Amino acid sequence: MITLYHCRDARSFRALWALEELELAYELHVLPFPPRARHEGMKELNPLGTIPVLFDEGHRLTESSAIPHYLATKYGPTPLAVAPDEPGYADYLNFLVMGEATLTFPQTIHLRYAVFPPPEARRPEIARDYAEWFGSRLRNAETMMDGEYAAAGRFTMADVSLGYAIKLALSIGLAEFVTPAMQAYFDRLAARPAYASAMAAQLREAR
Ligand SMILES: N[C@@H](CCC(=O)N[C@@H](CS)C(=O)NCC(=O)O)C(=O)O
Repeated sequence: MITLYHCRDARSFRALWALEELELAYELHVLPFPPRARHEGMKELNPLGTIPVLFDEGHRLTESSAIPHYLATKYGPTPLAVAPDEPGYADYLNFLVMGEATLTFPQTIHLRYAVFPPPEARRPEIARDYAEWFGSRLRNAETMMDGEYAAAGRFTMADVSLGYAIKLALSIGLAEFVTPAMQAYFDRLAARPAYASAMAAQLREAR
């Protein structure tokens, strides 16, 4: 049985959404945030102390953009992954990684200076700088998209990765950086039944 350790609305949502898209059976543990401080045994689950942590047949994955691709390629064939011999393969891989490495990264630095510390330790100037950096990166990403989805002219795991970055922006006060076109793109993704199932699953299991 696939087991996923997740915190509500955190990056591990990518893994949860992917599991739902693939209609795989899984066991979900929703941990309090931050898990490193609030979940005993977290370091044994993942030495990095972060979520997601996904276990599958003795393998452990801890990267939220790798997990959707891993699941799609392992449990496919499915149109949710793009194969190397398809024309959209390069865009697929690029957007899959971009969602986390390029877009979520500045958002989390923003959170680190704007939200997580106690008010007296916050650094609004730095936080704003990272928010704007995220915004310019998202606008640039938009110019690289060709059509309704990130790659291959269809919904894929690259959209799970990219879509989560927009979901996060909308939930942490960075909506001003989401252009109308990217908002419309996100609305398309969020209308998928698997997205709703993932949202419901994390609430069902939350403690
Ligand atoms: N690059 C990793 C980052 C994982 C990560 O930093 N996860 C955050 C949640 S969004 C976390 O667990 N933070 C808690 C901590 O660092 O203590 C990924 O994409 O999964």
